[in-house]
Amino acid sequence: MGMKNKKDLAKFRETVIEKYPNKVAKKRAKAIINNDPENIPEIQANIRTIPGIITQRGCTYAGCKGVVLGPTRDIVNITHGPIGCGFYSWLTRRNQTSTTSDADENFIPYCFSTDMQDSNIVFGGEDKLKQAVREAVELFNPKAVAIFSTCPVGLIGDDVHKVAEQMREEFDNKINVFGFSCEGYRGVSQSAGHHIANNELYRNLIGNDDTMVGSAKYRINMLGEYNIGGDAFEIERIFEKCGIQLVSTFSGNSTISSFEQAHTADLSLVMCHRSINYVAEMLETSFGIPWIKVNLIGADSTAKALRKIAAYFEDDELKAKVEEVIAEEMKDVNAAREAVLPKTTGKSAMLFVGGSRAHHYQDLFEELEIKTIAAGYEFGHRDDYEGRRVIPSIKIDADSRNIEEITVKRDEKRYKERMTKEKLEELQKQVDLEYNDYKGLMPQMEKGTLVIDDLSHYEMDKLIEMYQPDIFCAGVKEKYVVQKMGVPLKQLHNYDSGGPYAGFKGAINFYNDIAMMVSTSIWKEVKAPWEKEEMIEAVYAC
Ligand code: CFM
Repeated sequence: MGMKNKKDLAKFRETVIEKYPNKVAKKRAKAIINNDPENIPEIQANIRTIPGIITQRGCTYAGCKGVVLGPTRDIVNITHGPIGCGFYSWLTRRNQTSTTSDADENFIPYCFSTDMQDSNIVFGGEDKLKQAVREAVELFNPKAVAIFSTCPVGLIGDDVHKVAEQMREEFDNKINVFGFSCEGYRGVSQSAGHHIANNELYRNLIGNDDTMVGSAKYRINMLGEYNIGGDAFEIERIFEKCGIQLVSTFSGNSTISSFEQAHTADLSLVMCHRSINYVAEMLETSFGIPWIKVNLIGADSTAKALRKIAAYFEDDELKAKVEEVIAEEMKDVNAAREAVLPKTTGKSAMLFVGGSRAHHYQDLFEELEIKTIAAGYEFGHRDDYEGRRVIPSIKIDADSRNIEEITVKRDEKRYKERMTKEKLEELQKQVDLEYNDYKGLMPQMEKGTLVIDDLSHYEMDKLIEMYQPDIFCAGVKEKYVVQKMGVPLKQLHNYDSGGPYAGFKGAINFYNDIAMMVSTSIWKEVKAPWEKEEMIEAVYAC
């Protein structure tokens, strides 16, 4: 197999850049980095993809509607746009949900869209949108309706916020209707959609309901967890076992009331920082609820996260309970790990996905003694790569709109009395420092490994051709191409049909799935017809 030393990896950049036209080469050179964890290099990230390059990225609408709001079961999410946008974002992410009784609403299996036609583009689509909201309310009587804008909506100037306001009035404010200006083209990727979603969650839902549900002593929010393949179910199981109450999850297996009560928690955990850090900051700024960074992908990382929570609450009872749970869970985890290590040790992986998993999943691969030799995000920002706590991130992002107006809307009500700001800051600093956990993708990766932002299809081909990794992790757009090149591909967006991979039981699932994949040679055996038979090739005259 190809890649065995770091010198080899250093060749990648020049090999690829050399093939690009000058202007493109200059830009891509800044996004292909030979890593050095001791002296973190600067990487170009969160900029526009060069036209003509095949990117892995998605759009702003996808980040808003699909990612952040999608996993909540009792909001009717209406896509205002041509039917394709609604259809192709329908159930593809494998975000799961559970209802406790038949009376619980679950709209996730439905696809709501205004199905805009040519005439709506010419004469405006607001009336059709109002009609769609009325129809949804009549048929489903939901607590809330959310409207998502697709590209044409912004281009023709439909005002979804005005429509939302009018509809709220029409329903005597009994149904919360709100809109998102998340047109696909608004940002350079999904990332802008996350931000827009965060802002509107804050503006329309968080803090609406002061009810303190449950009586547990330790009350937390889990931010940036979307219940892909059932991850949230495993996380909920672990917290419950430890006696920690989840007030809200943004937004895996969530409900609208859990969002509205998020401000009644004492601590927020941030898993996918990229997609939800804005909510974390706003909860901290307005309600004094501090956030700490955790990773529940990987058994050791899960244990570490539990210890961080216990440290934050400064409670011996919780500390003891957490240790007990970790010891119990790790028995099975270690047995499963020992069993697969002979198959996995020494293998190599490449991870190109999203804005946090290319980093988080390295913990699981480390547990399998598989080395990540190249990795990168589709839409991460520099802080996700370089690893530092950005305070406050809401001021840094230019995509944000009306942030001032939002952050001053609520006050510190409950938390002012309970804890002083100084005490909160002190606690938070201690926990984050002690566990030194706010590290990005680059500090985690070894010297000389490759870090590439917004990997192009051409670059992916070259990576595989030059270094033949034992496993490649990306999404469905890459899957079949990579397999045809002889390398197994694990989808890290939707887990193919697998999962959960979070927490302790999830780690065991992952160990087994990956061990199976890296020990099969099936993809190397498969040959395309033109590789095994003589073919007649046409030559065209120019
Ligand atoms: Fe966060 Fe995600 Fe990700 Fe993401 Fe995504 Fe996703 Fe992802 Mo696909 S919120 S950044 S926009 S962890 S859908 S659940 S897998 S690209 S790495």
